[in-house]
Amino acid sequence: MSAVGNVASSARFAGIAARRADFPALHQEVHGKPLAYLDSAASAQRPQAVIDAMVAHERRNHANVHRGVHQLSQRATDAYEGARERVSRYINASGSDEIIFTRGTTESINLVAASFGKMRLEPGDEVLVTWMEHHSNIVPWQMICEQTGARLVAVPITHTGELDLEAFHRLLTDRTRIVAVVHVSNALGTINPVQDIIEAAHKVGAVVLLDGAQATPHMRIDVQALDCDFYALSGHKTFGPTGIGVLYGKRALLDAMPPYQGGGEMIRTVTFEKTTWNALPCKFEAGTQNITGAVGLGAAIDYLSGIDFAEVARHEADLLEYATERLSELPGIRLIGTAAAKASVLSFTLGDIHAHDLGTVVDMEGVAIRTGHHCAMPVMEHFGVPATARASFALYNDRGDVDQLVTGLNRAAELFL
Ligand code: 7TS
Repeated sequence: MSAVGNVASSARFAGIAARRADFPALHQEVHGKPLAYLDSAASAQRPQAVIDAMVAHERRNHANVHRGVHQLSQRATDAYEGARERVSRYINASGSDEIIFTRGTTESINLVAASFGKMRLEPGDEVLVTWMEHHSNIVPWQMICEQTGARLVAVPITHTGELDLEAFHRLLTDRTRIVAVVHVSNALGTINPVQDIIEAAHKVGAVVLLDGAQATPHMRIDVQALDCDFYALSGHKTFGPTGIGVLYGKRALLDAMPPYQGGGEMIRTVTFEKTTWNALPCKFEAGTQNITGAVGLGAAIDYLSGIDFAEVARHEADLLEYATERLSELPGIRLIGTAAAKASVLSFTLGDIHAHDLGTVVDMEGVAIRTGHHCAMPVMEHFGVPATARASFALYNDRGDVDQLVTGLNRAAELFL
């Protein structure tokens, strides 16, 4: 890239770079070097506004929700239900009763597999997933297929880490009941053509669950425009806290589904002879929920609502391009996942250096990356590697973080190659 190009792009992204100031964890040293946090795909950092909202709730408003007539319980209920409203508006659900709070994407998918899967699947039916799924979107389906006699079918991926669409259309048949697909791959960064997938699946009468864990930090989601049947997301990848996530489901489907867990709040009446279920969304929220987590997620949604995602997309595309260019200069580099439509995730191997060694050496340079199979073992199998190193960029990263990564990788090459 030319010097002029560099100047122009840094000026264009100055607004986003200023966002770094909102994230206190980014402003520290690790091993005597400024922290370059490139592991947001595992868990994103939280803006001060999220931390403040959670602390304020804990200090003054904590009580159980939906139960008490007292002031604190009412405040807690308002905060919890307010967070649900925010999520609902943010992803454009048709109402907040379509928003179920869960522990995260994993629990959201388990809920759909255990409840909808159990209700819908019979021997001979098929559940279609892909080779680029996180284990969280494979194992729950495998478990329910074993229980119901249905079959799990996986759509292959190409050498660039894109979905083999021709194979998808071939494997999608009138036996397919559920299509469960990752919106953005955590191991490859691939952004899947989910709109086309949903349209095709609906034509054969299948429902579609999108695993949105890696999509929500990078793009604004509109579940009605997508027309997906279920959408799963995690608070902690979306600049909110851990232990809270969301399952969006179309009301008609959620209404028809049996409860996932039994216990408090999910019932209307209980006798030893028969229990009746509460209305949505409570039917799926047994037991005391992660109230402070929901408050934090609500604050994260407020934070994201003030962000121009078109600007974020430009910024992250620039970072990805810059990082791809800089890493490609390193002898022995192999980029894993080179899809045309890609989020800012860069998986790679360097010579025969073990990914964990790479991670350890760059950590000494203050750089946080993820190493391993990224809970996507089929992806590793497809590319014939046991593990990769992965740098993932969020709206608060800049080119300096990439430069620091390259310094760390050069150091690893000196030591190991
Ligand atoms: N689906 C995808 C696509 C993911 O990336 C992850 C987590 C999950 C599901 C599970 O989310 P959870 O919040 O329920 O744990 N991915 C990663 C990762 O890439 N590195 O650490 C966790």
